[in-house]
Amino acid sequence: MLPKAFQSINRRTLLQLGLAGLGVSGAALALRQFNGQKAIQIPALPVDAPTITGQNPLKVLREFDYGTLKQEDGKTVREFQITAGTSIIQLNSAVSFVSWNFNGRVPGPTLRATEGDRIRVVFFNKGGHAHSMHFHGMHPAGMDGLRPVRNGTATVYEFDAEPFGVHLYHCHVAPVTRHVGKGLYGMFIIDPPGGRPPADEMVMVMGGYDINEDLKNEFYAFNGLPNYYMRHPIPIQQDQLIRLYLLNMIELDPVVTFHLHANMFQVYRTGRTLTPSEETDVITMGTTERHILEFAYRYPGMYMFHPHQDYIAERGCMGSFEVLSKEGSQSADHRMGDM
Ligand SMILES: [Cu+2]
Repeated sequence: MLPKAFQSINRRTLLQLGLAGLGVSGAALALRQFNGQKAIQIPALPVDAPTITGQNPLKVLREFDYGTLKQEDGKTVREFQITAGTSIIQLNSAVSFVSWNFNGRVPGPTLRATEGDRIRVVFFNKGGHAHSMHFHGMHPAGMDGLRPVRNGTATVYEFDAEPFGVHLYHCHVAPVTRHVGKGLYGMFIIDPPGGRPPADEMVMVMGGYDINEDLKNEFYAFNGLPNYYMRHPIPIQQDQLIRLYLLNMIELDPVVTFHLHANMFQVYRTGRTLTPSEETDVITMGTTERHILEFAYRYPGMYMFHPHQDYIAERGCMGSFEVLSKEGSQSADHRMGDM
């Protein structure tokens, strides 16, 4: 049986509720995404998870920016507004870091489109230095984002979203190591035309911080804040498919791995396939490599994830999933045929 609040609402409202799930008290679950019969259950986020310098990594995890949708000459256009700026990130209780970032967050917003959409990115630079936006994926040379955009000016990048997969964007102004290391990067997902099967979808971007400019990273993080998901584990449902969009943006370390405890995952390399290319529990990723990983947890409990370069994990790139038992959750097997 659905909680009463969910009984007579349409899918759009449901999507919004899912995103607004933070504020739902009493309902154990916020519901999002369904294919007519099977609902994906997004556990409500713990209300005590702190926001640090405006970011709540538990929200960032499942936040997608689909842009503003427009129809122009029979084509779907997605327009995104991105502003480069600076803000301070508290890396731990003693260390703060002046980040350079897109839309006030590290990583920048997860931009999302469907293959074939027209992408239009209106880019404002208020960052105090020249910056740019260079996208991975296929596009004409003029849209490659190498030209520095001076502070206080704007530009527009426009190209078709192709090919489907997991991509990224980052500032390409020299020295790129510094501009990326300061936080100017984000994920860019292009969905295949038919989409992917329903899952609890989330984004993780691994980043490093060189706080004393010695060309070594002193801190690392998933989604911007060191150790956040260790202190505030990510709640997920037992036996439910998790689709993790994973990107390595760590500069200065040539390679990291991603390891998931007590499980195996299916790998869709660069998100370029609809069927997995391998199954493993540790995958090696150079800088800007990204994949889709899919898995489900059979047993409730707490499970870590981290690079198996353990010094990187121990400096903040570490987190946990809290797998909630099916029995403990309400409406686990309900069907949503009336919606
Ligand atoms: Cu830059």
